[in-house]
Amino acid sequence: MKRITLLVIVVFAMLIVAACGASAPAETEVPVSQPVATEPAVQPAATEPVAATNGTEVEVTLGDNTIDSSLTTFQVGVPYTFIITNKGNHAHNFNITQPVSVAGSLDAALQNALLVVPKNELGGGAQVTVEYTFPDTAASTQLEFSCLITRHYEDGMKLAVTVTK
Ligand SMILES: [Cu+2]
Repeated sequence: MKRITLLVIVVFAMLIVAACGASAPAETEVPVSQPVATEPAVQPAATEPVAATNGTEVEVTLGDNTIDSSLTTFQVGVPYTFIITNKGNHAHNFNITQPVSVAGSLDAALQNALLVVPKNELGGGAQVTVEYTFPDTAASTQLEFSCLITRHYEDGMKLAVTVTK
């Protein structure tokens, strides 16, 4: 039995070597032509625990033109996972900034924002998950969640939040 098997392999190997002009790893080329169901074993596992929901979950809901949050009081140094859902039909952005009345203008507020999720990521029906931890300086700052698009903000897309140490 062994001899026959060996013989078959040797003959096979010789055929292949002859066929492709004497390249050494002839044996490894044989199984390649018949990949027998090895694929499913490679795929599963390793994808589930990677989800980055380490922080306290905060559900932020955007509408046309509203903003709501499951939490409005936060603590410095604590990681939060913001799950921002746009239930409206229009694109919105989500920002954590000083109020526009304090910053001076929509642009000024945006420039000094602690966190910005641009509107190209928050089209109608979109959901974005962001990890964010408030720095020490946030505790002494007046802050709000907002959409800083003209009219949206004035229509009410702002929500005062409190950050404590
Ligand atoms: Cu908006």
